[in-house]
Amino acid sequence: MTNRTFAIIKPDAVKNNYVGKIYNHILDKGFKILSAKLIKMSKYQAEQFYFIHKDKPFYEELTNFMSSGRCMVLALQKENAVEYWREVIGATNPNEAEDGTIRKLYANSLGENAVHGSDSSENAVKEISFFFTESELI
Ligand code: IDP
Ligand code: MG
Repeated sequence: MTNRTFAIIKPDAVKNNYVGKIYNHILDKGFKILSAKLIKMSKYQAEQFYFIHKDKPFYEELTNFMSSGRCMVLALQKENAVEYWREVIGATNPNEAEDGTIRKLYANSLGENAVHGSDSSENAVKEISFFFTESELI
């Protein structure tokens, strides 16, 4: 479904108590939250989720970080959800992110960058179904 995207409030942002602020940011930007849950990924889950990056030098660091603490996974809905959410979160490196973006506001570093966003509608569908059953998407 092209109007859905998948987001994660990553362990750094949960630890820093930014869940509420980021939740409000999501709602202020006009997204409908179809579902959200607080989870702690296993290392294996993180490895599967980021399998596309398995050959990157940062894969180990990334999967360790993503399984290091609680994160919030969310299924979001809005017109052009994938593109718009990428705009709202900003560049991967918070130092390069535009003012007012979530990563500019709440991220510390390239690795620990507060949030995830799907990069295509096809991946959004896969990522949503990785964490949610259809009956949870209400
Ligand atoms: P994206 O999250 O903006 O789509 P990707 O290139 O898909 O960025 O990378 C996935 C995640 O891997 C990033 O959000 C970040 O947490 C981490 N990452 C990307 N590049 C690096 C790096 O050079 N060093 C450490 N971590 C990185
Ligand atoms: Mg990506």
